Amino acid sequence: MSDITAIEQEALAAIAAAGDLAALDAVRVAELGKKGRVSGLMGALGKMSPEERKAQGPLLNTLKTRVDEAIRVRKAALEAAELEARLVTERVDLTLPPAPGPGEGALHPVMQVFEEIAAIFGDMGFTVAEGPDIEDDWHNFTALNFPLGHPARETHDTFFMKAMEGDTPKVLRTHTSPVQVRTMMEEKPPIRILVPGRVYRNDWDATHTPMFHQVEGLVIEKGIHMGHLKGCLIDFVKAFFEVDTVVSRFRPHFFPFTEPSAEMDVKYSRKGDAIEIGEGDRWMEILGCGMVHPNVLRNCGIDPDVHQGFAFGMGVDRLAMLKYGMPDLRPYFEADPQWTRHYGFSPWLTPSVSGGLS
Ligand code: 2U9
Repeated sequence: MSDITAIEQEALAAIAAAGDLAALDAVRVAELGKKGRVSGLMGALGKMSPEERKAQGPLLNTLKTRVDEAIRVRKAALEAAELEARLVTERVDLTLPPAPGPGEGALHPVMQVFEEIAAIFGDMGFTVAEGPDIEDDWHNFTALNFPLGHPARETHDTFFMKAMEGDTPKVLRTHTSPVQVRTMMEEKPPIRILVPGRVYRNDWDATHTPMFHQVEGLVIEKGIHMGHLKGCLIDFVKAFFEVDTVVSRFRPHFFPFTEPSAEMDVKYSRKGDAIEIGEGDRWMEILGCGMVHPNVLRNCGIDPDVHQGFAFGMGVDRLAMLKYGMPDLRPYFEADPQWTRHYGFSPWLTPSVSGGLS
């Protein structure tokens, strides 16, 4: 076996045995470094006769290329293994809550109010249901008894998606009600759900944003009537505003999906800049509600002669403004950390009816 072959075998064995990048670099220096073995042989070419150089030159070049390539391949493998090991030890579990401390993030007031409302209705036996933001015309309008030509179906109120050829265009849901439709189609009564979510309407001014947050609720059981609706919503408002007395009225209204329909107003008073809900000399509208329209029940496969239900809906952004004294809706979506620190909530304190909402 020639010297060159022996050196190649030794070098390749040392490269394969290098357990980490430092060991591999030591092999590289020993073979290809300025004073390395292979470099030494290459340097000796200059002292050889032309014939010897002609014979040895290509062999040494091949040796250098092979050692070089073996180092490159081994380096790539060691780097990949090192990265893999780091990824395993440095894994971040994004589902963990943030660590408490000065850099702790804050829960946006809208999310806090979602949690508070869910805690109150959760206590009354409601479970949370969710559904897609992009809906079809049937779930968003038709099933809910919106007649063709209803103003809400117009493009100036609703964001329509570009339709696939031959299809009716999808919409960004204008309310969370399609989730109740989907639930009624899939589940049998009794149903008691709370539906929080983002909704979209083509509105943009000081009190409206094109995306806003709603919570709706639906109860379907035998023998449900307006009395259940009123008791449930009065209890909700007391718990939400954390007051013992709420003077309320249910003012007749119209929604295509409920009959009869009402808006719930509560009395309030002004104390300087602050608003106190419950008693006072003024009325404030808080939410909309009604008995589920028989057409809606039928559209969703429920016999209105057997089961009845009530439903309600409320705008969460406005409720958060009212409860936490935020005067302006615009900073809600500006992600200003100073605003979030001022109005935000600790992610560690989960609202509960018994332990306190806020
Ligand atoms: C089904 C049947 C009935 C949901 C309801 C309201 C009344 C309501 C508004 C409040 C302020 C929306 O955010 S807002 O603009 N909502 O007044 N929503 S009853 O009724 C339903 C929903 C689904 C199947």
